[in-house]
Amino acid sequence: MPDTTDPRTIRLADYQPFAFLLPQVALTFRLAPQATRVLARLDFTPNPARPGRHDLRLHGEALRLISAAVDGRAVVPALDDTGLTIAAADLPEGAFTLETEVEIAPEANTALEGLYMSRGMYCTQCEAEGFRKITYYPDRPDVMARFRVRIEGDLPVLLSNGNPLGQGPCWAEWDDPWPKPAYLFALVAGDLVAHPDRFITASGREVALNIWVRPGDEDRCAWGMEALKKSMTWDEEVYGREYDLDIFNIVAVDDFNMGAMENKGLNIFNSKAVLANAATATDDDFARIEAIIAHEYFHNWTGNRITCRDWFQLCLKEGLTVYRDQQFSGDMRSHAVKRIEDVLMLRARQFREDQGPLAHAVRPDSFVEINNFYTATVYEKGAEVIGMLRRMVGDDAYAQALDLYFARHDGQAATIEDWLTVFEDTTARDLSQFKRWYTEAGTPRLKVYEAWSPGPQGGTYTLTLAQENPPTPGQPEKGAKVIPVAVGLLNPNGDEVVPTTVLELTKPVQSFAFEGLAARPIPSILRGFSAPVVLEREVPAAERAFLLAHDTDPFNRWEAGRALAKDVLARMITQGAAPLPDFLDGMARLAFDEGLDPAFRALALRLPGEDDMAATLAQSGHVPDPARIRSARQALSLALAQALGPRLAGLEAAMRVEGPFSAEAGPAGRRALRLAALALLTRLDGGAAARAAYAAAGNMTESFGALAILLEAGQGTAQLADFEARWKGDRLVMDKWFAVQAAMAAPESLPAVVARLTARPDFDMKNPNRFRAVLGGFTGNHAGFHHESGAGYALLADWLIRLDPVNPQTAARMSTAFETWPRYDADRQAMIRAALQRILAAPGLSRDLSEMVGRMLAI
Ligand code: B3K
Ligand code: ZN
Repeated sequence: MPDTTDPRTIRLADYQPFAFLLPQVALTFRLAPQATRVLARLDFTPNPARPGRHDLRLHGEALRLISAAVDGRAVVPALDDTGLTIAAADLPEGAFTLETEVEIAPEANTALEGLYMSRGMYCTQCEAEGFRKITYYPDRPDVMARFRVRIEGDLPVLLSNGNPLGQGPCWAEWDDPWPKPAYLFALVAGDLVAHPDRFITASGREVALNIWVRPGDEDRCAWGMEALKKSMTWDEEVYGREYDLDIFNIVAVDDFNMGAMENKGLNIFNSKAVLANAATATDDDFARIEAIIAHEYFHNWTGNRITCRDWFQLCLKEGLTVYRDQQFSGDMRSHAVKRIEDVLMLRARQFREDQGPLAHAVRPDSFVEINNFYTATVYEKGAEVIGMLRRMVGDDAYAQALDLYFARHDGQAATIEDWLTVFEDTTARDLSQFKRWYTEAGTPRLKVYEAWSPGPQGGTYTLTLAQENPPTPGQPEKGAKVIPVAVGLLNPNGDEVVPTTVLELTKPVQSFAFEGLAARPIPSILRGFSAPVVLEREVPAAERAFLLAHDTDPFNRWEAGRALAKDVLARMITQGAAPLPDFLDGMARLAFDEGLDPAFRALALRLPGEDDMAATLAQSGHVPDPARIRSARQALSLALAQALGPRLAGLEAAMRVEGPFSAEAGPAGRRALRLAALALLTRLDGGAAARAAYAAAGNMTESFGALAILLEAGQGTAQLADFEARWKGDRLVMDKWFAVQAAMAAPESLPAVVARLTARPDFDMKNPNRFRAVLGGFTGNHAGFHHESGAGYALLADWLIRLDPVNPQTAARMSTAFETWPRYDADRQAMIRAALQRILAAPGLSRDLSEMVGRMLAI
């Protein structure tokens, strides 16, 4: 919850429609690095939703106004730091046309918002409020206009949204027939080459597809193009949604604040999120690229055709589009593995956010800087909420509701109320209680009590579920939520006696009885992670081991192993206990179970991370000690390696993939299991197998995987040098090289490693990928960042203060490394608070970073 006393706070409750409609926009760009001219012609009509006469207020930032005219007559608008105003008295009563000319300097734009330059190429990023840095405009998502764009510039490729109208030497014109908000505007101009293809839609229309890259990157486009075509087919088959323009362009850009952007017909991608081939990208990169391409493509319907009324509704497009990309990845790969990966990420990022000072609702009701709300809560919890809705109404009703949503709201800027009404109209259910998932922050806790009463007709097993909704900043009290809890029951020999059933918890405490059971069952609760809650239930190790061996729900089978690992680790950390044989045996059985998907086995073998353990300990009332967490985790890895022992080398060899590289899920899963085995083996063989794997690696997954394993074991100096020599000219691959060193450095030497990396000539803080590689690797190194000296905290504060004037968005995002401060001991808390205070005192701090730091300090 943002600081509502900040005078810059924007509130949902204050929403009002814009006073004018804007059916048509014409823009002309005269490109020049230091002085681009933007000519805008805006055709306004009064908005019947706002009767009366109104001043015309347009957003505008860092623009130099050259001229303005209303219906051809020069006007002198009132200018201030955030826009311009033309008084109602100076405007005609009905429709009118405003023409403006402004000058901007894309080359000086290091914030990478608005129109900027990335290594000689012009590109834009307008979401959320970047368009106001391009021209004076009602820069809000509920103002939807048709755009016609002319670009003039001495560059071979000139792109904008929509369909091409014409082009000649040094100019091009584009027309987008679909009304859109300004945040979906895009322009690209540069020396680019296309990787072309085509797609025939279900109704037989041909669409030209292109991935535009810098010369030299042509051999990294094929995977992204395949992912695009798969996404287009999937959206037709699963959601009945066809593409709606003659052309779909994707452009790869090196300097970009996030993954990618869904601009209408012209998606702009961070090159890291689209470029891949076997030599340069890992399997994880391939999977991520497939998912991001799908995500941005799916936005064409969920985001572009139906957009958000205001930025508070961001989850309307983001939660739904994440949900859709997760479904897609599950269909392309494995639903079980995808669900586990999604939950790992949800817990690592969203639970962490929801349980700290930055907790906010999926639909927040106030903000200072909207860019600070592109969060795991809005995206990932937003997707979980849709998954719950679907679980509750069933697949058929979900499909009908989505059809109704598209039919009813196409071409509109909609709200969460509109979204829920569609489900209410489809199912006749009242979703007012369910809506709390959108309006209340925090992760519910679920306690489970069991009772068993034997009887002549079979026994009755009763599950009592109790929910607690902990307070979050600004929301001390909360009502009970609707929580769908998927449960299955197993009998003691491992057979399923009650298949998965969804219990709907709506009260603070509720009981559910299962009758006619021959024996007391073993429950498998929250199957498939049916709701984003923390399950609080003391489970004996033997029961967890039983579920690890027998649960028919793959997610809960993995979860049993995970919970067991956390129990074991927690006892090792807090009591100095030894690793449990039950855990080691269970893991050994799973690792070598050839009936199981290798990708699933690889995930099961991965021990909980250090930050995850810190969160787990804090939840159970312990103060986490980063150094102890680290050494316990190392000790458990070693014990696991010893338990798997002599069979590890065989597993490592059996999982090698021969033949031509394929990034599909099958071979990728084998490589993942091979690397998991290699990591354990490295604890036993002094690194011999990992060195051999590095030397023989035939792709980036293997070479980078082996390198990371060696570095984690405190070795790998020669391989690091070899890797650098081979890839020093390649920015994306070198990002991995930077990141892995910061991530794997020994805690005491981490500040020195970061100092060495950031002093290199190829470290450029203006490039977000490089900055995040080093600083993200560093803050992800739990024991290093939280070293008792406090050096990690001071170092991050230094870098955020330095980055903020250059790129406030990325600085604000990286500041979330501090959000877990309340978990730690008093000394660490004081050191982190001092670092945050120091940031807050920096002169000229951005709105972005000051809001984040203010919220972290507010509790
Ligand atoms: N909609 C963009 C994110 C924009 C972030 C602005 N700070 C990418 C996406 O979610 O698909
Ligand atoms: Zn998105």
